[in-house]
Amino acid sequence: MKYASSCLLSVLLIALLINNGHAQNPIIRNQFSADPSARVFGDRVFLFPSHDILAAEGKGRISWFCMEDYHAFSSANLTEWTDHGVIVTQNKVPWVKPDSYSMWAPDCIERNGKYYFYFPTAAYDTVKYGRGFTVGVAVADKPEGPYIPQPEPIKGIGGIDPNVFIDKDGQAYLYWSSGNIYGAKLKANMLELDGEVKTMGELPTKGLKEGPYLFERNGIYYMTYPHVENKTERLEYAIGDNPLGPFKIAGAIMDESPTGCWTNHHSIIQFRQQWYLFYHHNDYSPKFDKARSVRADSLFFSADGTIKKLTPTLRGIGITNASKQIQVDRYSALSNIGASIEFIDTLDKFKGWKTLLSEPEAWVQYNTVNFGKKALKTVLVNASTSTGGTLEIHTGSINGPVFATVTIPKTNGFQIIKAPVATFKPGIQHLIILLKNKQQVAIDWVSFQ
Ligand code: FUB
Repeated sequence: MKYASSCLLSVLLIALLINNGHAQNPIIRNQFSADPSARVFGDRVFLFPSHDILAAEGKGRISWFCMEDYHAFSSANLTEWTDHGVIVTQNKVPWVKPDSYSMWAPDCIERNGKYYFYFPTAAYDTVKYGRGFTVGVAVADKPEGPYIPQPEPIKGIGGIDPNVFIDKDGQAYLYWSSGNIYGAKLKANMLELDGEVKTMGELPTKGLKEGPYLFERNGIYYMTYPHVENKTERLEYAIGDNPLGPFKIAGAIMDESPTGCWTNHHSIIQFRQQWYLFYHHNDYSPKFDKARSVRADSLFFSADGTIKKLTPTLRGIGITNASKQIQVDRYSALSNIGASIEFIDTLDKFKGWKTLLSEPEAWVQYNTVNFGKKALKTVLVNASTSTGGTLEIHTGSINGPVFATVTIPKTNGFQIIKAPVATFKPGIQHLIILLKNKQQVAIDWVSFQ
């Protein structure tokens, strides 16, 4: 009995740790997440974000950032993300003020088989460690931990948003921000600064800069950072020939959020020949921008090495398997009329979104679905409608073949409706769902068997 219940507990725990999310944006769907630092370790992408929670009486500062711990996540296919649970928490680090709720933007890197996790936060002893933020390190043998925090923060840093980089010659660098962006060499132990701290004075002098993220591509060093050029942060970059600059301002990577999320914070990686930008937006919390969620989109470079400006998408990255629940509300394109997206439950936004189709020929398009090679026979639509409705499912384009026609009767809330596949097309296809008549149908997800 004891064994059976412990087995059940393990199964439940594993189920909990598998973040039910897919690679549509936001990619982390079981909690708020921000300031994503993505890293390729082995054949997986690991993600080390901040973990926003909501402040309450006696817990953080109301209406401000509130963060008590960090989770690590990973994915082998950029589609399914595993939540490895808490890796560092404020009351288990000896020098951290245990009720500061200030575990801000972290970073992580591997060196000689050890993983070094850098995090900025407030110390309890302001005389010894200074007021405001400083940066600590926790070390692990595996990227998902367990991480052992060092007993003291790194000496010589007052600031936030640590970013770590190891150059091709093995020299490691640490960057951080405190109004300006600063950088210094790290000693081989990865735990101490080595030599003088350089101020990146060549970056914009007006408007807040923070969240430095340095990477190298084809001999160009890219210093990237959020900067308030106008009202809120936009992602910008500067380029140079050396990890500590000097850098030349090169342009914007992503414009300010059109919906006013004040912060943005990012990282850039190459995984299996494709470059990706990880960043954040307040998708699950449209009215409060201190509760953010990690997103990812593909990033492209021009032949001269400049970064092509990226327009954020909901579709995100990765190939979605047709047999999974495809959340078409994370669309690639929507018809101009009769199509909109709403939360399924405004009281529990983590339940996600639904697509509302309400005019004849209204449609939603979701790109890059892998239908595989073997003929799929059935389409499942999780839909809700008080009028009933007929949906046509196309692949390729809106004028592409009708994959299936789904007649949905009036439903009592969301119901899964099945219909046969008419014309199966194998391989990776765009998926389009079109409403045929003047009815109103809400779609949660579609899936194929
Ligand atoms: O997440 C808290 C702070 O907001 C980060 O440290 C900044 O980069 C900004 O994203």
